[in-house]
Amino acid sequence: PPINPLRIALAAAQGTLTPEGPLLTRRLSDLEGLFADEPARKRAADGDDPVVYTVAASPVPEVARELPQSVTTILPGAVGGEFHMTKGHQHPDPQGEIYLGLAGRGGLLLHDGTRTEWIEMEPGVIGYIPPGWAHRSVNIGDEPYRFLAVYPGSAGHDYGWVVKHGMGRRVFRDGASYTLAPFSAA
Ligand code: M6P
Ligand code: ZN
Repeated sequence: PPINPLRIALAAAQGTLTPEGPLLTRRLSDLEGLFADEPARKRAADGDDPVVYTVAASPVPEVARELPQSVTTILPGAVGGEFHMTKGHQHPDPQGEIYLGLAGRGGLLLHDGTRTEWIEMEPGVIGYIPPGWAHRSVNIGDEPYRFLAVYPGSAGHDYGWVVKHGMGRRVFRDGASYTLAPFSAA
């Protein structure tokens, strides 16, 4: 059965949802094989293993017909010049999703197996992810990049698709800016 109506407070400057659901923390040790420079990632993971991003979920469950939300915070940094990013995933059940920029500067990389799109994100910008497009978020700034995600509870997360097909591009630091490079295997 559906859950009851909820009032959820979003603290954009802290990245918290109250009441809160599960909190997920992903470190460099969780991101094996995703950056072009895998030896650099492994060295850092074997060292102080920095946090790359956190995901604070609302209490709305990931089940059919519900509409869960989460706040992702990607800390600034790079691995071999490649900016910190999420693992990226495809929805096994193709359904749309929206992201709303809350803090910092980032980008939304989308890939459907053939085409690649890049949407620059900042506070107040909505990035729309159509059904069938895998998506990954990247922090292109020097402060935390944070966004709200809202997605159908039955969409699911397929991480293997991204490992198999890649994301079309990689995002590297380029002076004070960034450059989109062709995708290369790790
Ligand atoms: C957003 C949403 C979540 C996702 C999270 C981290 O908050 O898209 O569904 O889990 O980003 O991204 P990933 O699962 O690719 O690590
Ligand atoms: Zn998604």
